[in-house]
Amino acid sequence: MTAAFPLVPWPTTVEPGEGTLDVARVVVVSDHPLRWTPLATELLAPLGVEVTGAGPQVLAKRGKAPAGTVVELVLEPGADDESYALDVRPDGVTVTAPAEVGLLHGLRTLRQLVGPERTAPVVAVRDAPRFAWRGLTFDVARHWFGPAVLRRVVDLAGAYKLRVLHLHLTDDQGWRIEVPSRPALADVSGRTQSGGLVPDGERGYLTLDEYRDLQEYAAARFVEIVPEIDLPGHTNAATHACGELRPDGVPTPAYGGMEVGFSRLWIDNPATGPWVRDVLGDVAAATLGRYVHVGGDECHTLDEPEYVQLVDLALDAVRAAGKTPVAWQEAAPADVAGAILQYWDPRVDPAPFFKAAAAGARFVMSPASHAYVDQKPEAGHPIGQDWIGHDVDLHDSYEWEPTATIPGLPAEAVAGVSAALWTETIETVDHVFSMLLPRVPALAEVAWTPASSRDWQSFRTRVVAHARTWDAEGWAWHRSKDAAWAPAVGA
Ligand code: TNX
Repeated sequence: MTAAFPLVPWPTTVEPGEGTLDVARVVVVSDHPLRWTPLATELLAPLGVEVTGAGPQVLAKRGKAPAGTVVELVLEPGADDESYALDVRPDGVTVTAPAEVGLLHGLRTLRQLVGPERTAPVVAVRDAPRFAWRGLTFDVARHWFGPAVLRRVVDLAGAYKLRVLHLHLTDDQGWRIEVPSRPALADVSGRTQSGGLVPDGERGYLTLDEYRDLQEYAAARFVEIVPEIDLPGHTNAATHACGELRPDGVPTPAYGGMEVGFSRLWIDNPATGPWVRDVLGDVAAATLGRYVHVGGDECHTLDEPEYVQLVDLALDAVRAAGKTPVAWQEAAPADVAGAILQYWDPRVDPAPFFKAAAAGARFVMSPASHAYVDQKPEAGHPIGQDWIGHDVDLHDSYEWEPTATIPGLPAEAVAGVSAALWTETIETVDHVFSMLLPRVPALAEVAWTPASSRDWQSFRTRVVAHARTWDAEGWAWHRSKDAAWAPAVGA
């Protein structure tokens, strides 16, 4: 059954019916004006489906003979905006949901049912997600990837019903967002990246206009951008551009290497407080979403009291700017009430996490051994890192339980899951996609589907059918040894 229904993430219920529906030409209709219906074309056209009626103001054309199979979108009250019902009948399709995001999820599911003959099996799908925070962390600081690539990454995230694209915008190697109060950050450190300089002809950072456009592109697909300004470590790009952050006032040299943990801010430097508040204030003001991530990871040259003071400064600056702070797990000893902590490194004492949860922090799980898709998918893979000590293959990305990741943490303290792609060794758009695929679909299922409905053998069979869409989208992917892919054309 799973081969006929190659759905990822796997829905709550899938009730097969009899027969198939021709979807070579579809007409999208709705009683409500829906902003995103042009996406129906974007989603289905790569699969050869011709879509009509999907203007910005789709309305039911009752009485008129529709020029194709009718896909009706129906808004109907319900508890979870992300829930949806998808009914593929012999005579048409109905998607029902309480909100536009649920309707889009239903359409994304329909897309996964479209076979090579442009038919869809008759089926009734009922579905809703397990976790609200289903994310992808993408490092554009080590290697710069501009708006065009970022939009394609949004498309991939959306295709697997992820809701968060967390952009790691600053690190030792580069600074990727315009900051009006400190223009030198982007002007100077936008130029640099791992191994040297960004390519000629590229600016190396998002202007605020580009940042707004990207967020709007993402929001139209119900993906929220979470910007990260990594403090108080991973700050060499900041101290390279803004020498006043250093005790001696001298800018640090550009850094293109791989080592982490050496760079830092100083709490007793009078320039630090205003800089942190201005920079985070500017980024928060430019952010349409609810969150600003302040980093906090790997500050190996700071003692704990000073580290906590610096992180509190950053957390308070985000709150003062009206956003909810997010930080890496190391920030747990700071004042993280109401914040989101992103867990990544299992090699530590978990006691601060229990205190943080008791104080009202919630966790997004990105355990490196499962969710770090910068790790090599197999030994000897030409790109990627291997510091976690084993390859992170498709099975590793699939087979783990977010609520058991920090043993003893209350399940309510788990907000969700984020895959993470770090880009020290990732230089091209094909590198990006071949590390994301097929592992991000596995992680998306971990985030969406309850553990009781997840099944590795089923997943590894279902995911194979997706390669056709990845090829149609021009997304590079890795032929993981864990699934039985169709032979490569020409191979
Ligand atoms: C650890 S994850 C880091 C990153 C690196 C990554 C490489 C985290 C919070 N810090 O700075 O890019 O490992 O895998």
